[in-house]
Amino acid sequence: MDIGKSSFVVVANRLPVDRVTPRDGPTSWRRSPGGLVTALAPVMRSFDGAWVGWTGSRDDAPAPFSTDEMDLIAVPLSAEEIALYYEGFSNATLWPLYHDVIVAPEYHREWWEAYRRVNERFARAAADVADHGAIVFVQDYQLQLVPNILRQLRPDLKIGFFLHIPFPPGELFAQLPWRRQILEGLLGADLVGFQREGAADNFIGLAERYTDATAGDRQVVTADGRTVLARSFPISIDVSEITQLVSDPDVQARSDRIRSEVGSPKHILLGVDRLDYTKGIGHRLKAFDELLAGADVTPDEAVMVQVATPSRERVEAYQTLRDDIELQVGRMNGEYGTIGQPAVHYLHSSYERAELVSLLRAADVMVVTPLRDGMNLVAKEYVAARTDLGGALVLSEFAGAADELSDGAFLVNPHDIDGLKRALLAAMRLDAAEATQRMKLLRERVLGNDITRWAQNFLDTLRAV
Ligand code: GDG
Repeated sequence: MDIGKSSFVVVANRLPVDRVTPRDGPTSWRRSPGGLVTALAPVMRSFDGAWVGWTGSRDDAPAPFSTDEMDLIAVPLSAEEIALYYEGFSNATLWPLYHDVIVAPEYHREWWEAYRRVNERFARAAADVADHGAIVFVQDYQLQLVPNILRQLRPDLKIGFFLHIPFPPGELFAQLPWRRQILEGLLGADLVGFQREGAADNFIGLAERYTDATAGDRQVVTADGRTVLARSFPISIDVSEITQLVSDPDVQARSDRIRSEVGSPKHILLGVDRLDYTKGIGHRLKAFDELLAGADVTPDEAVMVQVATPSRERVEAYQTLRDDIELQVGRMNGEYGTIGQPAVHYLHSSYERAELVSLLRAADVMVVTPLRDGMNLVAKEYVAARTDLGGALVLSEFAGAADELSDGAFLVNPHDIDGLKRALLAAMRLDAAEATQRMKLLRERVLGNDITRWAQNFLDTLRAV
């Protein structure tokens, strides 16, 4: 297939498609669910867009192909590179370092070398497909060196970068042996976007401290005289996807059935997270455990449903976390459960969107308690699903979403277990009028800034710099 040059190029660790391999018949590709690709699809269509990324399988290098009106350019990774660049440097160095060192980051020179090498490969692939003067939009922590490598290869391009996770304060970032290289990598962009203002401030301060750049207000000027804009662009969700699912009679019926299947309790508390140590799953279980232990609620009054989507299962910290959480759930169910009625419905599985939205609709209290989170889309999805203005949101102040949702949510510090217990009780005991009032405030915020608006804001700002 003939793949030409593109005037809009997205570079991300993963391609926005999954391979479908039927037993008989040729391989095809299906668009993976996700707000980012949904938001960028219209831009892709109008600008002959290309997406550069990894397929998710080792040594997989299909020739460039087109699907859904965008060109897809696969960047191959060997098994060793997956271990060193992806599981190692991305998910066992940067991920914990950028999330407040909740687990200790590991620093290994061979991981860094692989990260550098793989970033270069992504940058070259983008340079090859980008038309003269194209816009290139680079995504996330796995590819922080791409902006600068790309700038060297192709000074004609307009380069934007968005970090989906937090950018840490100087006290933590300073640990990174390659802190200067990472900052210089990002400074190759014209626009660097973050989830929160604080993250942009951290970046500007650190760029000034560890590179030759000088800092102005919301701007950094690099040694070569270029201006880099650093700002927050709080990401959001595809509201229309959720609204459509919620209005589906099957989803409504499924939601009612979920309620009865968990024993029609007065309160269903729900958590939906990738099984990740940043999400504070253990903290919320502990708070619920203590509420049951102190008889603040009884097991037939309140049940917790926790969806824990399998994630990064080859990284050691994730294996330990799984053991810890499953021990905790097992203990709670042994203590408070009865036949056919566990206190915690723990689901280590991934679900269809429709099932997820049915769960959101069935939940009286959505419990989102990360210890640190760039944004947290689940909190916003819950709000979008409550077209009935029902339900309550308990939300960690350490999630980026707290900046926008503080008016209607019950904000908590998840480390403060007594505070978390009080918030859970208050959310369960909320009267209908106040619940409606709070949900209206939440919905105003979420519906007023959806993913399309986010993409438009970012790209408009990038075009203008
Ligand atoms: C990173 C940042 C930032 C979850 N389980 C299933 C499923 N999900 C969907 C959720 C939601 C998404 O996955 C998870 O997004 P989050 O924002 O909650 O968390 P991360 O995965 O950590 O995302 C985060 C985000 O990037 C965007 O910038 O908000 O802070 O860490 O949409 O609904 N979807 C399906 N089945 C599941 O079982 N289909």
